[in-house]
Amino acid sequence: MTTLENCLFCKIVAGTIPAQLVFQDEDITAFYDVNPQAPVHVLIIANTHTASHLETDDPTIYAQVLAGAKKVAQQLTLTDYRLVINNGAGAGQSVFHLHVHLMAGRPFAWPAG
Ligand code: DGP
Repeated sequence: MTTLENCLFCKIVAGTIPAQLVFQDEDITAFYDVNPQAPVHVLIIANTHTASHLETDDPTIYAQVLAGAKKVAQQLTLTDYRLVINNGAGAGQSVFHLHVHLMAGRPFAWPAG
């Protein structure tokens, strides 16, 4: 597992910064977002550090976070939810450890705006 000492989400994986976990296994960690944008807002990350969607070439990471999002939905018995990946500061990425947002519990407009 690759970790970065100054990465907030690597610290959550390591347990040195507290988070409300939904689940964790050897590959991924899922935890509630501290600034929720929906009644249910969970972040799913690979335990291995990778900065962003664009900077990742490992298809295993993609599979892990998307399968992890499905696991969260099933664990929380959600059937309607939105998955979001922000890539780059201009698109709203503020933490540079690739993560999938899973949001649910309210209507979502499309186009998102
Ligand atoms: P993004 O903007 O796409 O990089 O999403 C980062 C999310 O991370 C944002 O919605 C807020 C959340 N976040 C930031 N710091 C913490 C933290 O210390 N704990 C938790 N649980 N979430 C955090």
